[in-house]
Amino acid sequence: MRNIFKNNSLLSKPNGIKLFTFVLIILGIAFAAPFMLGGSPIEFLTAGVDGVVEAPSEFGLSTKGWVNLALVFAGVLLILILIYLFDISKYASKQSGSDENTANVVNAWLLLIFLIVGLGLTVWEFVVHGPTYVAVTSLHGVEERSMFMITLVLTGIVFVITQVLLFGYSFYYRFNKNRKALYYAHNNKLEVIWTAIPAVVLTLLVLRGFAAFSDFTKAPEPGTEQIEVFAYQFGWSARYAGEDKVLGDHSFNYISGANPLGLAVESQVNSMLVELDANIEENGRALRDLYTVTLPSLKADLTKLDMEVNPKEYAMTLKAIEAINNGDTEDELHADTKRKTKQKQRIAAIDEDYSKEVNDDMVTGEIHLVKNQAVTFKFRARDVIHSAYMPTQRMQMNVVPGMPTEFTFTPTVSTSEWKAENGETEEFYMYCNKICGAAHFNMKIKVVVDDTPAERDAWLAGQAKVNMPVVIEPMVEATDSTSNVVALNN
Ligand SMILES: [Cu+2]
Repeated sequence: MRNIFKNNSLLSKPNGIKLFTFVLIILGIAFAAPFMLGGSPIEFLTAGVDGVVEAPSEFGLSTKGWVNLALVFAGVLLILILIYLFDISKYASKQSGSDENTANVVNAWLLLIFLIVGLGLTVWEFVVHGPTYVAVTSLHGVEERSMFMITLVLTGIVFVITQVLLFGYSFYYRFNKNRKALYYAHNNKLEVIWTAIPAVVLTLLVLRGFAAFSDFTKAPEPGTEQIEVFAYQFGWSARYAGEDKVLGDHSFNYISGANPLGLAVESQVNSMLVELDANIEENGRALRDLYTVTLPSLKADLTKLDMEVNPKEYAMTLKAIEAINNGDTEDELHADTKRKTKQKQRIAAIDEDYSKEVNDDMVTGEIHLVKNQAVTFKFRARDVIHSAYMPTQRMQMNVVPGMPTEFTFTPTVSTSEWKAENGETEEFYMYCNKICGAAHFNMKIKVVVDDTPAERDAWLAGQAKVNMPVVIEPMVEATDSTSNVVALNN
């Protein structure tokens, strides 16, 4: 460290001190500002998100103090790096290569600092989030955790060794005028060792993983309970079969505001067909009157409107007139009629028997499971790709529009046991684990694992059947940025 201060006159030069003071002031303002505005830096950064929907408690920053400290530390580090870079560039321009040693020494120390800080943060991450990962609350989860831990330990050892060698050597062998480099180009024995060992280890890991995956996803035992899990932007609903133990038919063609899951309920589908006919007829009428009635009446409205008094209404009327004049409105009406006619044809093509199976199904806003009882989730999505994720149950499956998926597992820890161990506020949830749009982060459904079948049946008895009115959140109007989001793995 002494070397830096000997060669780098940052702290002794008047200019250096001026710069240092200036940077300190900027740093002070940057960190004081959020506090002065009524929050810590981390609250300030997440304020926009918090404003929309309150983040679930399990995402709460209980380690806020540490996060702030880490942010301050990272900020100071960044500023120091900038100071050094500034000073180095000054040297380079002034002395043009005569003292290139300074840059080497500074870089060597920065690399060492990076190694120590990086490994420190890695350890911190394990200490803070490690315990939440260790918990397993399903049968197959034990095997999954075992595989994960073995992979983690093996790759962890390799990670520490390679990082220490990489950054440690960079520091230890920093430029030294009196040292001569050894020319060492190739060693076959080393090449074979560091190719063969990873190849064998990875093969063993992959083979075990493949066997485990085949076991996790094998066909369920006959008679395993099936629960439909339906994903939409931005929420979930579940459907339970009634006394007949059969989930009734569905089709995306039946989806409407009153029938969000598109269930094969005859009355719903019929009223939808009536509505489609009414819409098509309405479009025909609008097309017929577009240039003879609608356009002249809009133009008459415009002359009566005062741009100063009603600027919004004036602009809207003007826009509507333009849309008719340039043919947009006509095109839209034709396209809508075509879409609705197609939907009618698709519905007619379905050989729907409207068996009464669907009538005793129950659509619920919570999922109740029974401890030690296998269950198959049948997944469906309405809009974009979602992913159903239950962390401690080690359950995750993509939920894809038009492509049914499923996952069978057995929960082994009930909610009451989980609460007794982790606190009364702890719950199980199924989260969405694919970035599916603006409110993706809050897309979850509570999962209750009951201790006995009787408890679950008591809850189920209180749920409404589908042929009764069901209250479901209205479809969220997707904005341009979210409607076409391609779901990302995360
Ligand atoms: Cu989602």
